Amino acid sequence: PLGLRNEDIYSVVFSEVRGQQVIDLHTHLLPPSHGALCLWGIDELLTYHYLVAEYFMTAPANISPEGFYELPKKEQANLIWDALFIQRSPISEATRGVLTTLVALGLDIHVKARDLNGIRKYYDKFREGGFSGTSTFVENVMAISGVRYAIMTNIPFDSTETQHWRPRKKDYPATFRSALRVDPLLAGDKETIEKALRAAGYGTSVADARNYLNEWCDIMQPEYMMASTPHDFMFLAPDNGGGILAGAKKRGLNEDSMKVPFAFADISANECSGCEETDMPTVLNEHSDFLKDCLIKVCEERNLPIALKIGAHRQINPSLLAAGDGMVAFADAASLARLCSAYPKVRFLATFLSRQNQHEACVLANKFRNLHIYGCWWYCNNPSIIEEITKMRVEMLGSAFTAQHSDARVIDQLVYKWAHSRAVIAKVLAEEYQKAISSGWQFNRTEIRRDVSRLLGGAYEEFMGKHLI
Ligand code: REL
Ligand code: ZN
Repeated sequence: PLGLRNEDIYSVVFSEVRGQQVIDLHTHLLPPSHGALCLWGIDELLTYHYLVAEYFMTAPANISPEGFYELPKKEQANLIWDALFIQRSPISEATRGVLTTLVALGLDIHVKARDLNGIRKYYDKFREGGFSGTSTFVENVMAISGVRYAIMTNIPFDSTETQHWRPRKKDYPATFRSALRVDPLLAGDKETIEKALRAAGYGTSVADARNYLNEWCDIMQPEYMMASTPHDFMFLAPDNGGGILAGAKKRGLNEDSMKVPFAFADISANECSGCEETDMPTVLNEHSDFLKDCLIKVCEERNLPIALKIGAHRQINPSLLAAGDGMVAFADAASLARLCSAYPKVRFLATFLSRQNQHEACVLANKFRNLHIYGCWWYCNNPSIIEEITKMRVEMLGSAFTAQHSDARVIDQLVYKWAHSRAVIAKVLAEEYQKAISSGWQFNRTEIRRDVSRLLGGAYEEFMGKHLI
């Protein structure tokens, strides 16, 4: 028969998903040439901010976050290993991820023996090799996790990073690609923007900001521009002032002044009980220039997409540093709709942090050809939630989305983030194929391979190749 039998679907889909190389479309990984900014190894794995947050839920009262962060990395890692792997069982997603990674690297004997020193010795061998040891390790991980290329997050506003681009761009392997991060432009963070402009010898006008951005595009050659928007980010259509309402609850707003073509989400749902921000947002026209006359202009001229990560509330518990970021905000998805319709020639990639925004995100992707939905971000990157989101996306979007990105900060994490996601994506896909078979369709392996390839990077590349006139 032309098609696969219903009972063969599972094994075929699982083997196709396992064998398919992925494009990791958002990570925080940096290449070996970025020296200490290229994070890898057991101590980095154990001190991942997800694990630091998990550790502090039950850490002894005499260990303060400040005291913890003052310790050398190795000692921080020892504390976390003891608390989350020895005193408790590693059954959370972040702890289980460490196990999956170590076992895939061939360290199963040490994992079974709970032998942290044995694990460290394995890594020491690569460390002793210096730059080439690191490069070999990175290549191994890319191969084991089946990553064709990983897109970095490159921040021109951060001087620890810019030294690796200027005066001379450091070489990096083709398995890394660049994305230019521009959070301050969408947050109306004038202070940071002006500081960066002055430091680079520019003036502080919007035209200067545009030149600055163009210069960084020339240097980094990014795949796209990107930003994680403030938790209360709102955007008004240009004929209604075109303002960004980022961070604006502090500043007060009269709702009548915001006549917009799409309804507002109930922003009171976003209010943080610990914050004093109770008023409605303000239109920040002055700051919106950085969006409209700087970011959007550059993206239009260079045909560069903008990737948005929407809904993270930063610094909920500032003492935990990055581990204190990320309360999940139910975001104003209508702002994304307004961006897509105000700038139809600009392509937007988007992912939402809140589980509550996922359904709206699918509907929007179905309405705007300049929108591409990708990945299950951070608190949504757990098997149960990946399963529900992926199923909904397949039902609503077919194969026109990107199923996952890793958001890895430590090279080794590529191994578990992709292994865990592949297992869930395969299960969802197999079930959906079986439903289509029951409805009378027949599939062959080549077609399944084509679909899997779209979900794991092909749909992204198709979207990137799209020219909207
Ligand atoms: O890119 C972002 O804004 C976020 O992904 C990060 O801020 C976050 O810390 C990340 O590690 C979550 O996975
Ligand atoms: Zn990220």
